[in-house]
Amino acid sequence: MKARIHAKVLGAVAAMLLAAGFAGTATAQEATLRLVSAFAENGIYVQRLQPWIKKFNAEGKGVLQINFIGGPKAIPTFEVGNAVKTGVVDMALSTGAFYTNVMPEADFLKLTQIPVAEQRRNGAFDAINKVWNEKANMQYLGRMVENQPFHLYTTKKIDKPDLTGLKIRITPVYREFFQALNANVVTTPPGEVYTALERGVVDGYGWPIGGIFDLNWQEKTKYRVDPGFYDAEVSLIMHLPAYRKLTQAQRDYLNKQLLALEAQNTFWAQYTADEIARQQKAGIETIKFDAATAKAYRDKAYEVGWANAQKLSPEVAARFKPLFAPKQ
Ligand code: 173
Repeated sequence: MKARIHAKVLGAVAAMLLAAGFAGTATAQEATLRLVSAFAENGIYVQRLQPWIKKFNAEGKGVLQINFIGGPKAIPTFEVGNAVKTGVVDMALSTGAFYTNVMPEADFLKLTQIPVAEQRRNGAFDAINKVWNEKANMQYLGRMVENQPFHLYTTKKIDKPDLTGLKIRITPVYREFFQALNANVVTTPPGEVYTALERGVVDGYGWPIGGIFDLNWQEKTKYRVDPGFYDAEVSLIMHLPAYRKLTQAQRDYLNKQLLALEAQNTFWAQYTADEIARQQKAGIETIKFDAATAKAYRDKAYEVGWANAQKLSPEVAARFKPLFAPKQ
């Protein structure tokens, strides 16, 4: 009798241990996410991502790790979106303009006029994720660049917002706007801008206010046209099935680190000021329009940007537009 009870208890304990063991592996098992960047490794975005990854891995031992594979040499800039969509990699640092080959809506994020923290509060972030989930097999994780308006940089002087006769390097970000200003446009990844300028293939290019020194474009740049327009969106995206496979603890950890990354976006305001000073010091002249022309130029960028969004994806554009604008 005593022996039988003993055996029963032992059996129960063994079963409990076994169950705990399984649960233990499920929660304690560390997963590693492979991450690539569509932007150059020596550029400001990856420079800022690296310490974040380091901290992520230090604090995420036993939970979640990130393995940084590399930049455009690992996967070409315009292929990164498809790599995330199909699961060739788990995660990427990219901008939507680089994966319009996955879905045209990717490029709409340049049109946000509110901080990402506000996008998380007002439903924009969820609306973005619905589209990213359904159309791109991606989870939109977080935005690490804000307050970086795009500018036109040229090698030739212009005195009004008319780019007739100029050939300008673009990505989808700038296409409709620069075409509306009569430019001839040529699409290249950032990695080909220097050579295009050097060979005189282009007379200028679009880029945010910061970062032109990263690939030495200041050597070939004479003018920056003000004002800026839109807001450079650089974000982390993830293969949706990989995201869904994470345990709750892993997801919570990832989210905590993403919010910490976004909290550092205050950096960009100072960076803008520093980069403007640095451009001036490098001899890059600013082309400024009178107040009315400057306003019309910037307004036109948004007008053309939203008109194109409505043309490409009317239903999504209509959903995004009120969520991307500041509260009236
Ligand atoms: O000009 C570009 O390559 C581009 O589209 C972009 C987008 C976000 C940040 C920097 C550049």
